[in-house]
Amino acid sequence: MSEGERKEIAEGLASVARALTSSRRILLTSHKGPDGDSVGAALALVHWGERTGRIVRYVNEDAVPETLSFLPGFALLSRPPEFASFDLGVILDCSAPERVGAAWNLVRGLPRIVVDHHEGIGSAATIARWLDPSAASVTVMVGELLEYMKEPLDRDIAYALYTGLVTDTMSFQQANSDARCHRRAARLLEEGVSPFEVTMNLFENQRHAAVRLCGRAMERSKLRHEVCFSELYRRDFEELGARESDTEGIIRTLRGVAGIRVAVLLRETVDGKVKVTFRSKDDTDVAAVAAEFGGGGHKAAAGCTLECDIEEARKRILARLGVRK
Ligand SMILES: [Mn+2]
Repeated sequence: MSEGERKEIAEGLASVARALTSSRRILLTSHKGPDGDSVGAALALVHWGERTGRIVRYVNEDAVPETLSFLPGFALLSRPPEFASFDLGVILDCSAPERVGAAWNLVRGLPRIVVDHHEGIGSAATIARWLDPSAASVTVMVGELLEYMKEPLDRDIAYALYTGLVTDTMSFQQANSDARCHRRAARLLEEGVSPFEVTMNLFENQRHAAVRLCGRAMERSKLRHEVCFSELYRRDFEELGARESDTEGIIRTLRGVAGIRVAVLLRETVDGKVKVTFRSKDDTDVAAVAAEFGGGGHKAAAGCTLECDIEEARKRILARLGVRK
């Protein structure tokens, strides 16, 4: 990282902290399809708001995953926002209005700040922007932010932040799982987080339908030119009583295949589109691949949605990844 980039990141942190401390009624949002990282970051800020006498609410186009309901204070996330009286909008874990989706309408009229660790600079911020793609998770950043603001940690905040770290580093197994993130994790464990409780709730708490759906994806998977890919059809979901959230762990298993560059999972959505998830194990920048199809993410983990049938989607994606029949 260059000196200029380092300086920009430090200034981003300071300006975001200034905006938060000078606001009393704060509306948080994050990318649609909220995950453990964006929800963990939001919940930590909700707890901070409770402790400092602020009104902090969270909105998202999609429901917060039930798997996160073990988090202390989880119910605080679903309190309805009191409209029209917020003085700050905070966009977490993404930086572009398109990624926020329908909830954008609730924050668009507010002064807005962005805290994000993805590549790219979206246009969501108006008054302050803290972008740090070198951070393993946005919860790493929010942990640093609270420390910068000299706010004490507690067990509730620690659970929220730790869950984001585990989610975005794939249990500290991904390349982004650096010393900075482990240091942050250690600090959170000191507050009384049980790592067993977090990982059990995140990864060993699956519906049986999800395990069976994973079975279908594994059975159908193919290996071509160091790309392991599979797909799920609407009928799989219907026959097994499975839903989109049941697909979450599948890409991890596909990624486990020896010698592959990229793992890809395609699945048909209820509204007739095709969702695609990528993981890379070499230098392949799957965020760039996903971006070509209107999606985004990180270098090693990304996704996009295509508006075509699954055969066409498979053809286009595999062609882009250099897989020829
Ligand atoms: Mn994240």
